[in-house]
Amino acid sequence: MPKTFILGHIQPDTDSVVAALGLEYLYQQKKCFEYLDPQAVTAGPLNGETKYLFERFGVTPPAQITAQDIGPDDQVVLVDHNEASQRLPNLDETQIVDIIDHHKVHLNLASPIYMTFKTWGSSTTIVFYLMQQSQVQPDKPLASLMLSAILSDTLGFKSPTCTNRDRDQAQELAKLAGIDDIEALTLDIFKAKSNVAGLSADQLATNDYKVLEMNHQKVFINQVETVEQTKLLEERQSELIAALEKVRQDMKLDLVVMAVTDILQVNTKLLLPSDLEATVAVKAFGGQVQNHVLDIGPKLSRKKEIVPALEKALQK
Ligand SMILES: [Mn+2]
Repeated sequence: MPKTFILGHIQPDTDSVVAALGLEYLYQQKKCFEYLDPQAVTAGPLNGETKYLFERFGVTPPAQITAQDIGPDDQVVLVDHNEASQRLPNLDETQIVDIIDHHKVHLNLASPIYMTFKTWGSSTTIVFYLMQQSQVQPDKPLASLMLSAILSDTLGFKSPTCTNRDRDQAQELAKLAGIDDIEALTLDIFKAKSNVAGLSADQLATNDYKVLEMNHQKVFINQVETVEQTKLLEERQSELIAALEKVRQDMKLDLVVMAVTDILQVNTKLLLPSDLEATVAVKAFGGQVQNHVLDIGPKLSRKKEIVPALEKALQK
């Protein structure tokens, strides 16, 4: 029996996992989508924040798969990503039938497929919109997770990627979830997000990364959202730089950048292992690199505030 795998990006975050689960729920309720045996799955292990949220709301997380688990007659729905570098390794792109995403598009597929792209703050906001269009209501645990995913991806509505649509949908979901104190939930998510003390330098360096092609260069940008920015950049700097250099070699990258974002203070500092990165970062953001670190000020969003500036700097 052919299946439909609903799949988020590698290095899954809460939004990609929960959006996939929401789509599974929607496709199961509404057979009109005609997806056979829809199953939310992940392309990698869950991070600490996502694990915490699934435990808190008593939901079994989606299983992790590899490309070998996808049969020749199965179909794939991508969520929260579109470009090849973020997909499950060795995924056959002719099996992709639908994409639901809020990132910039980098695609050139051989045949037409369904797509829903919105410039909203989380993929889960789009999934809830699709549910509303089909008059489908998530149950309480799913609504709780969906609210959490919006809060996680928009950093408690503080990210510049956040839109009024995200705020409104979050309020709706909070009602369905029976959650009154959104702020308290946000703080719990921040705590789970920033609990990086138990992670090795290798884990930290690849915690939440994207590899993007900019002007024929492979640029790796890892982001750590924490409340312990100074501690990470000072006490663990040399092991982090060593870990980033290893990533550069292993993944054959041109540039490796690590953004350490303080989500409470609203500030990002870039850790730049070599002069290669330092030159590009200063071109992009101005300022001066001190001891491998460039303070780029009150920025939170990789997608909206970091990637476009680096891209522009690399075009010069
Ligand atoms: Mn997302």
